[in-house]
Amino acid sequence: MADSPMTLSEHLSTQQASLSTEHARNVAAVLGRIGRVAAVIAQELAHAALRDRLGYVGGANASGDQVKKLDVWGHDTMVSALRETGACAALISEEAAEPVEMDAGGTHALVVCADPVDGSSNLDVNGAVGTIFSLRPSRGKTPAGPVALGRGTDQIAAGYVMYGPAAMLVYTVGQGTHGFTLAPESGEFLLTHPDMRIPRRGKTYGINEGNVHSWHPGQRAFVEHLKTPDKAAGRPYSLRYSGAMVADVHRTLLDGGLFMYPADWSDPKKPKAKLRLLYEVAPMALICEQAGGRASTGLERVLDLVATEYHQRAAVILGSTEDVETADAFYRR
Ligand code: FDP
Repeated sequence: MADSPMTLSEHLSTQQASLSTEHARNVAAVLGRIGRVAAVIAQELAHAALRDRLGYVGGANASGDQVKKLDVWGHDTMVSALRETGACAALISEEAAEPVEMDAGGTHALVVCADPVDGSSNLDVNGAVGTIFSLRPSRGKTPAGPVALGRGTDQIAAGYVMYGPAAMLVYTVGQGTHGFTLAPESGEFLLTHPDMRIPRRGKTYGINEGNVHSWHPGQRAFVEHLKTPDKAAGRPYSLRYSGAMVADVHRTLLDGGLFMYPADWSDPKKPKAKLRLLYEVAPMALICEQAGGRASTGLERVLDLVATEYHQRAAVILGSTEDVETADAFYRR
């Protein structure tokens, strides 16, 4: 009989070589708990229409987005679960203007940045949505202060959960990117995609092309290039876009190619990005680089961006290394 696949908690202990340090125990506790929350969110999503959980609550969040009932529920569920770990100093969430502070202090407490339900415009059409998370160091008793900000390279761990036909959790602690599939009968995430490697080059690109008028000229020329037939070079690329970052990044990780959300350059003096750096762009960039891919804004490496505000936004072009390099070259022209 084949060996049964490793569970998320078993895998966490192999990744955290020695769980004897407080830091490693905290990381494993927080990631393990996020896995359990994800199983609960998957259940709730499956029942949302039956429990009158779809639709808006009324009002906007810290980023100005209209808030859905499941956004609020996802945030509250994440807060209580992380509080219980005793390892988390604060949660920076899309749904709260300020960090939600928790009890854990000390040098090894973690700050979690999360978008509990990302891609929420897909909720009411039964499309894929996700959870995105990132663990950052917290130092001292005011953990939610600027120490939780900083560079993308400061991230200790990052990952996402995709709620599709099956729920999948993908994470990294800086030792490769690993994917797990939820076994609904046990509520356990089981290792199905060890050491994911993104192809060096792909055949698809994902972008909201309706925004073409506001793109940087390099971005416009690059997408034009992707659409221009050249059999030997594998073009034209196919367009694939679901409108939920998690689903679009997941496809890109597995099949290669590009996921892009470039900034609005209508005013070149003040380019405006949409996606949030701490709990969308930076974690996905770490996941992508750890799978052998590349993540850039077109002008610089995403993981070198310094977060100075909790809900800061950033442009992103991520995916296959060669494809992202070509995008960067178009921006430099
Ligand atoms: P949503 O607004 O539905 O929450 O987080 C923002 C996000 O979804 C991403 O998941 C997604 O990639 C992007 O916005 C989609 O934006 P557009 O509708 O502008 O394409």
